[in-house]
Amino acid sequence: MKCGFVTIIGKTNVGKSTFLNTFIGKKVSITSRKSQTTRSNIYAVKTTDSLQAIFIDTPGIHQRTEKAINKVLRKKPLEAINDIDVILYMVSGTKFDQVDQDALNLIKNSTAKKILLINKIDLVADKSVLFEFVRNLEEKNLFESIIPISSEKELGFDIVLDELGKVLPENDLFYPPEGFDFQSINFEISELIREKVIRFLGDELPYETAIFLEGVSDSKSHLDINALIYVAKQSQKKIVIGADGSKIKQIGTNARKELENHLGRKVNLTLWCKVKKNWLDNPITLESLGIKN
Ligand SMILES: Nc1nc2c(ncn2[C@@H]2O[C@H](COP(=O)(O)OP(=O)(O)OP(=O)(O)O)[C@@H](O)[C@H]2O)c(=O)[nH]1
Ligand SMILES: [Mg+2]
Repeated sequence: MKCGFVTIIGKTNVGKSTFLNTFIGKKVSITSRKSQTTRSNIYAVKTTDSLQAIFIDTPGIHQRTEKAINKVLRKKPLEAINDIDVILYMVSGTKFDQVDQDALNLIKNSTAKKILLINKIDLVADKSVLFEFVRNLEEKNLFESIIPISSEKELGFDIVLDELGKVLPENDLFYPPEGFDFQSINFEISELIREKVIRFLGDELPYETAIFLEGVSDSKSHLDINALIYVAKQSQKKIVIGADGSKIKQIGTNARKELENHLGRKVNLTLWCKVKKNWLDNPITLESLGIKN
């Protein structure tokens, strides 16, 4: 068997979490079209007849540096390349800029095998541009292979699997073939709620929200979940609640449906919004939210 650890790294919004979910066939990492969706290193395992890959999805690389949360999130991909067998570096379409180049400089000296995934090729109309892009990146002499994929349309996945089979080391299985739940149920619950908050809010606000799970209690017929949506300012609370509570109701209904689907049982979800001033810059609040080094 081939078995080892595979870290997915790339700029925010390139589709790392979407790739992980579709590649392993299970939703383990929340996704959205907004930037900085993933805030923790998320583990998930895929086992086939010939290999086992333990994936680590990481927060996207970005240029924000001003707040404590940014400093914590910037370290996550770097934590996830220690003692790793393979790095999947992901870009979106034929976009490659200085942030990508800086990231490649950081991973260059890692002993891990590096594979470049060009995601969202369903959006690249002119395939000759893609061809040229691959040729330019080949000149960097950094990657074992460069694979165009579409995480949404599941294109190129067989090639990714083949290449992982080539570069992963020979090992016995680390985890049972039927799978392994790395993240706690409470973490999954707060992430699924956060996904709905991000998806149903406008563009800048999602980055300034967090979910604090106040309580999860089991009554025979259903699960009672109480959660707080933290925002950083009073004006943001108004937006989250919406006219006559319509926005928070929409978020709650969608989150409850997804939670019921995910947990396979009835859920009673109570959501409140609370202003937690400057939480993005407060190390103690960040730690209480599980966002820590
Ligand atoms: N068209 C298209 N869209 C995609 C593809 N893969 C991902 N997306 C979209 O890209 C957006 C970002 O996806 P995510 O998976 O959340 O991106 P990410 O890289 O994990 O982002 P961060 O967690 O912020 O670093 C979502 O709206 C996805 O639906 C793809 O192959 N094709
Ligand atoms: Mg992500």
